[in-house]
Amino acid sequence: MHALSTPDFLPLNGTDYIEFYVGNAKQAAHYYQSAFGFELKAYAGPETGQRDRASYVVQQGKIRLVLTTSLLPDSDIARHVLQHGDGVKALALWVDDAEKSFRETTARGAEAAAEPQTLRDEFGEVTIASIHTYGETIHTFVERRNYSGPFMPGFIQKRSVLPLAPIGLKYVDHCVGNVGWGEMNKWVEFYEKVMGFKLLITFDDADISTDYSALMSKVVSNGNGYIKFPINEPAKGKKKSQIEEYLDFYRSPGVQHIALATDNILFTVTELRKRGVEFLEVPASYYEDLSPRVGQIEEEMAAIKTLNILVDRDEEGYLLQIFTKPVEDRPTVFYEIIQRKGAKSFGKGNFKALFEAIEREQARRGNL
Ligand code: TYF
Ligand code: FE
Repeated sequence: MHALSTPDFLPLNGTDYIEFYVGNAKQAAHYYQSAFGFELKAYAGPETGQRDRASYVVQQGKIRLVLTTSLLPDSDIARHVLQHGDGVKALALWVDDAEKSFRETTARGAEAAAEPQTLRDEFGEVTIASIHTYGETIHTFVERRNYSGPFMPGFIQKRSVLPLAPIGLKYVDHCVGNVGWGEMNKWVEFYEKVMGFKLLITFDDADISTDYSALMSKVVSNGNGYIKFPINEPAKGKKKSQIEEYLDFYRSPGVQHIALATDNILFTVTELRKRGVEFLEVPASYYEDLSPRVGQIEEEMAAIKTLNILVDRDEEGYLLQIFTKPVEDRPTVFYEIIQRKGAKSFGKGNFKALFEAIEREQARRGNL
């Protein structure tokens, strides 16, 4: 950035947490511990004076998930789960000044979801404020003034009873939103104007050939690049768009996938497979065409192939990635596991193989 560029009105330190509204938070917390290697950290519920909900906080590296369920039949949480199934409610962003983040974004047109509020306990203070984004999803700004508690005021420490077994997951690389027909540019503009993000990459039908999944995608990023949000919209193609299938089942725009970075994808995926996590499979032919396309890589090609990991190269390096099947019964939210070896892109060279794999799953569900 050159000296004359305007200062960032919304400096972001990273992803603070991702909150899911789920049907059964106790069981979801068990799944993220036993299958994904997260560590249970904190809890809030009736035992802590919170009568209407229960929340479990699990963490691995810098990745923090909050799993929240309703204890009542008619709450916002219960209605969210009824409508969408288990899904992402909040993409929370770590800031130095939550009040200012709220003021700057609402002044630029963001719709307020929760006014700034400072929470206090014996461990310190946390200020939070929220704005709406696509669908029923919100962004919560989280300001931690050297807060030393397990998560946030209101939460108590709760430890894993399962044996601890982190599997190399380190940080949230990007979070992808699916929006409605023709709404991608509206949401890209929202992130540009309201949050000061920049358009990083555009994928159009030239990249995502109509023979495969019909969708368009643009990636926006904040100033320091710590936050990257690809936004997908469905497009008309020969087959039903995977984005349309998501919108039908989630019943609104929402978070489609969360990409978690690892520093050893061979280890991470081996462990995830052992624990029963299901991945999309590409055909053996994918690996026949791979070496000419990506050149030399440090990993054993045999191991890459056995684990069904995808590889792509850009001008700056290469990346390894793999996609889980949806992690709930509706074909909605899934995970990407990604290891970057210099590459800053999103695996465009894998789109054809990936989208064909997604379409095979759509067909098995009878939704193509
Ligand atoms: O985040 C991305 O852009 C890549 C590719 O439905 C991708 O992970 C894009 C759309 C999609 C699945 C993966
Ligand atoms: Fe991705």
